[in-house]
Amino acid sequence: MTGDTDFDAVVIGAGFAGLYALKKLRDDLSMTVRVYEAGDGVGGTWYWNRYPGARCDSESFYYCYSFSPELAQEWEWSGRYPEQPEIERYVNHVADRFELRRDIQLSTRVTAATFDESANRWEIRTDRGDAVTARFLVTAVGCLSAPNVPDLPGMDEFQGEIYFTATWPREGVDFTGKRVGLIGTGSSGIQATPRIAAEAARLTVFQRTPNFSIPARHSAFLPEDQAKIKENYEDIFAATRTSWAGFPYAPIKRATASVSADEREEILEGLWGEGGFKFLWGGFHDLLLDAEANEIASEFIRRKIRETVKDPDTAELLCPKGYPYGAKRPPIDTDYYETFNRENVTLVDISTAPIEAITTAGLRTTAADYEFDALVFATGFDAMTGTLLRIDIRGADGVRLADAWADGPRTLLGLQVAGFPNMFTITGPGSPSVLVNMPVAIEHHVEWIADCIEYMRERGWTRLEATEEAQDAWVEHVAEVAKQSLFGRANSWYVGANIPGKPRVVMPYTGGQPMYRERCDAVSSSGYEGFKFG
Ligand code: N01
Repeated sequence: MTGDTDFDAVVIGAGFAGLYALKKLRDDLSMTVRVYEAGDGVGGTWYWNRYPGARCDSESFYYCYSFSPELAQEWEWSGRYPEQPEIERYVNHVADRFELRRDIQLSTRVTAATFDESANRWEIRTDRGDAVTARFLVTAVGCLSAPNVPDLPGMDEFQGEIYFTATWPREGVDFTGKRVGLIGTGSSGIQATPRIAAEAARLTVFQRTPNFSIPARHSAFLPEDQAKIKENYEDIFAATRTSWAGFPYAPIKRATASVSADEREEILEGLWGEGGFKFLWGGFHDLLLDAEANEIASEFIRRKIRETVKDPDTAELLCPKGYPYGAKRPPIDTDYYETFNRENVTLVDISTAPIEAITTAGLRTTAADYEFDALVFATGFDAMTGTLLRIDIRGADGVRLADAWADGPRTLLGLQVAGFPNMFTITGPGSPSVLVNMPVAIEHHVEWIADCIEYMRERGWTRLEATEEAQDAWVEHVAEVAKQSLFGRANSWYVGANIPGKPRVVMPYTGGQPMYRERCDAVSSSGYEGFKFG
């Protein structure tokens, strides 16, 4: 690491996005790049979220980089859904293989970034006292990295241990013999529940909203599975780039209503049997467009829950009602519903009796007091905007990003913000981002950004900025497309509903990857219509 203070680009974050941005800009564009990473290791999400049961819920062979055929051939995935340590090893391998570490400063959080109009450069400050400048600021902060810590009275008074799934201790936690209270039943809580239940003396799960979870059906790869994947990587990766959500399978083109009840049942059973996201993205194409079609799939899942969970009251509590399947990001699980058949596991409904306070001995709901040795918060994130807004980002004329986004995020293509020249937001709000298999969305953005920078450099330009008009049109388009789907119909983090006071806006672009990529291509091939250069 050099003591340089002026870079062509500063990248915030060394997860999947930051690592590829560094590689692309440094190695393909010969730029000087500094990456700042808050963690003391690379990996982003896969560095922080090391709670028991944390595993990828997209399959390994397409939840990975595709930019290097050599990397794809040499890395061996152990099975369908790798656990967190395996993915962390993969990202570390990538950092070593492409000699990325020398340009990454770990344990350093970017606290402020201000655009200097006179120089067309960003001034960046960190919590370690760094003050550097860069022509381009590339945010690779992740869509789910600002933990949501509920504002409950008494958090400091609890005498036991408190853990957050989003910042799990590196050394792990031993729950043996302990009474554990777990709050939150999103993907993290649903993955952690079976593992903690298997270890702890007692586990009490506090559920505010039940989720529709699909079995992962994890299995280890045999050598012949690996060989087949490696032979087919080119086709697999090509399919991920053209599909709606970045997965290598296509939805069923027929409308749900046009298929007989018997055939529908057979199809849904088949998808349930295969497990994973295919149920969502490889099922009927109108699942997230038509409420009645959605209800058929939703009821199918409820039936599975009722068949699995032996106690009928618990089963009913676990059955989601009142919102469409997929409108909240659906979890993928291993033995989640089965875990509620264990003697040592209890489900508590906090939708009717909310948590009032954390107490010295545990927690209190409006209905009862509970005692625990450990509390686990699986309460999610201030998604998509939270991490960026926790940095003091000021654009042209000193405008704060927090003010520009006071009524919800505004971007052009989720890549740029009007008034914030030379700043690129990898998988920013207004792009498909979290609705797409993340590495696929990330690679697309990094490559688009690199092309844009190259275009500027060829012309000797030092400043680019989204125009207000183009941004307004994109924000309107994003909102319009969202209205045509069911995504706005749940209180999900997609719309900011999990964070009190956050403006309710469908943040990801819900038009799907092909339509989005077409737009991005049209913009770049038209000489970046909607952007102004200087
Ligand atoms: O967070 P979540 P997560 N009092 O927001 C509840 C990705 N991910 O960390 O639904 C009581 O989904 C909240 O209740 P409600 C994935 O994209 C991927 O689990 O708001 N409860 C909910 O039940 C995922 O979607 C993997 O009513 C409170 C839970 O806490 C995203 O990360 C694994 C509360 C939070 O669920 C986030 O998942 C894990 C409060 N004050 C996560 N505040 C992979 O495997 C919140 N809750 C790739």
